[in-house]
Amino acid sequence: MANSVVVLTGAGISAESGIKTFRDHNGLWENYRIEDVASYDGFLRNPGLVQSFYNARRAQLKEASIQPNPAHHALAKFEQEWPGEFLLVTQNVDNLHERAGSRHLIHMHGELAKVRCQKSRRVFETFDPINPDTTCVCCSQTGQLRPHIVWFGEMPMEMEQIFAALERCDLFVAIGTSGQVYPAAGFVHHVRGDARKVEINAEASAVSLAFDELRRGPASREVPAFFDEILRLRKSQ
Ligand code: BV8
Repeated sequence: MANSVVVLTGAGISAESGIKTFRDHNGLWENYRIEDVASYDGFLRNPGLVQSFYNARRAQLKEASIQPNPAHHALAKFEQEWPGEFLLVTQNVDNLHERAGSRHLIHMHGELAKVRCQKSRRVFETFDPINPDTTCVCCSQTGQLRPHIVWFGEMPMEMEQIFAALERCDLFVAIGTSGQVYPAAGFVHHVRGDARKVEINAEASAVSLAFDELRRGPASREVPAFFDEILRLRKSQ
């Protein structure tokens, strides 16, 4: 029976909350070239464009219509009721997991509601827009603040802690991710051979073949069903 559980989520878990995914039809990237908005070079080339891309997404988090969905709530409930180890790693930069109550959570690609001073590397929480002429509170300079986001070519966060948890876990579940972005897409290969690997997704991903079980359907239905099943099994033991 599983004791240590690691869950990886991607944009698909937030889709039913109204947040665009990256690669589905009318996804986020459709109007932009990835390298123009999700890379440090793109930021240096056109900081205003990149800031406005993230300002628009940060502002969306404040809309009343954007709420955690049953999949986010199911993961928070599972974390509270599971007697073993649990770690939630998300590629998402929205705040829906924490708003649903998840605590043991790593945002490996950063967070929309945080900005970072490039001079001091200090991180600040904000839902306000930042622009090239926004003055930084820590160094009182303009042009120093950037989104606290991991762009392509940058090292994702907390990788040591993530790999240690992957190597220890008995159950690895990937939810709502197309398996196209590394190192996240490769996590399934860091899980022990005898661990249970489950993919919950609306459709096949680029790494589905690496999983033992595929649960197809909307996260808001499949995630509560799966984790309630795991908790029921555990209680019946
Ligand atoms: C790194 C920023 C190394 C935040 C993101 C060449 C040069 C440089 C690097 C590379 C290279 N070639 C490859 C790489 C590695 C690169 C990479 O993987 N590129 C890909 C494109 C090939 N990776 C990196 O650069 C990473 N860093 O490798 O560093 C390094 C080593 C040493 C020193 C320094 C560096 C950094 C990657 C992070 C990039 N930042 N985002 C932001 O703007 O949001 S990635 C971006 O894509 C998001 O974070 C997003 O989470 C992520 C993955 O997308 P998904 O979450 O999977 O979303 P997607 O839309 O693709 O899929 C959604 C899925 O959900 C679909 O399958 C859909 O069917 C499903 N779905 C939809 N609705 C539902 C649903 N499922 C269930 N229910 C529903 N309702």
